[in-house]
Amino acid sequence: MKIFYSDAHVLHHPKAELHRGQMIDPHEGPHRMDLLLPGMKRAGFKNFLSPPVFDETSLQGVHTSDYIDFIKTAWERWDAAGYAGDVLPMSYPHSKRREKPPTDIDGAAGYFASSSDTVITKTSWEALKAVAACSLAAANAVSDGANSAFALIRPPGHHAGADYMSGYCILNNSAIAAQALRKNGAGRVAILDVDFHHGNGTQDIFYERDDVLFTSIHGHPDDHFPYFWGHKDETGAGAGQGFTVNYPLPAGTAYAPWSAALRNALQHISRFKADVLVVSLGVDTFEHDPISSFKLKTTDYPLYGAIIAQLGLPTVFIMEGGYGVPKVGDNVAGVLTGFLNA
Ligand code: SP5
Ligand code: ZN
Repeated sequence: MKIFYSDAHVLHHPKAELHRGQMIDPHEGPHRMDLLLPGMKRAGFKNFLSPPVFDETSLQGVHTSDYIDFIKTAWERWDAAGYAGDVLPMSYPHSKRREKPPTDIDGAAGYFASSSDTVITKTSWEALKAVAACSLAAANAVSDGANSAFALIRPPGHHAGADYMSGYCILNNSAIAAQALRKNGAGRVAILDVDFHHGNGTQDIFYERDDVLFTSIHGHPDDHFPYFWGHKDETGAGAGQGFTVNYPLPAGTAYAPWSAALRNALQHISRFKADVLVVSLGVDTFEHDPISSFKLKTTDYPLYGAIIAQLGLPTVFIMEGGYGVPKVGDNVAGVLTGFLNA
């Protein structure tokens, strides 16, 4: 399996996160790679390939140009306005979002965001380009005939929509990979999002499309972030009606009911006759994840990697969430090993 990785992820280094009423050290930061890399190495993975320079045209069809311009310039505008720290908006548009963002950077930042756990730092754009380049390289490797590839990256991407950042995510890496696969010639791309949280950004980006099937297994929005997406009745719109499938599950869900949802999602993917699969690989389903509430055990990850392999599809794995504990790396490696050994 080709694995793409770039050290430049360290250039996105949030200082704090608003969590349960307090500013705390962020759950998502460069330290997560110190959880991921050792686990990958323990499992015997060792060739981590650097991606080619990022091709920005791969953002077309995924993010709007206004949003990209905002990300590129946000920190300088924030700094020029005399604000401190990272770009962290104070005010959000709710139902009053207009066609253009406010001119003030604080207003613009809220316009392009949907939650306060996500910030832009001075060097975030440099990191985001390298991270998206890993996703793109993984997709291109599979288009070129590899059976599977993995983007070993952070920050994650699946909460970022076409024109908003959210949930530690700024560029949507899984959507970038799916769009690249389409552009490279795949007729139908399926996305399987196994991160604990609903992949609202990916869902939104493809909501009205019938060429990309989005499936997600996640903590119920009644009690889990992103709160306003991920219900069963969100099934797509327009041409995309029926091409979004959600499995919201209750807190405390263990492997048996979780894997039943997985098998159901895989049936949808088979019936869709996908040419290729993108897995949004979050391992915050782990029993000891600090911000989640599912009960998967380390021994469950290879099991579901093997089940995914039964689809027999070329597969691009994109790293998403998974926090706090060293087992994060073993769990990711477990999914990949289970897939490869199936
Ligand atoms: C990619 C990814 O996993 N993003 C997750 C973003 C979550 N940010 C908000 C975290 C809120 C945690 N709340 C914990 C209490 C649950 N009842
Ligand atoms: Zn997550």
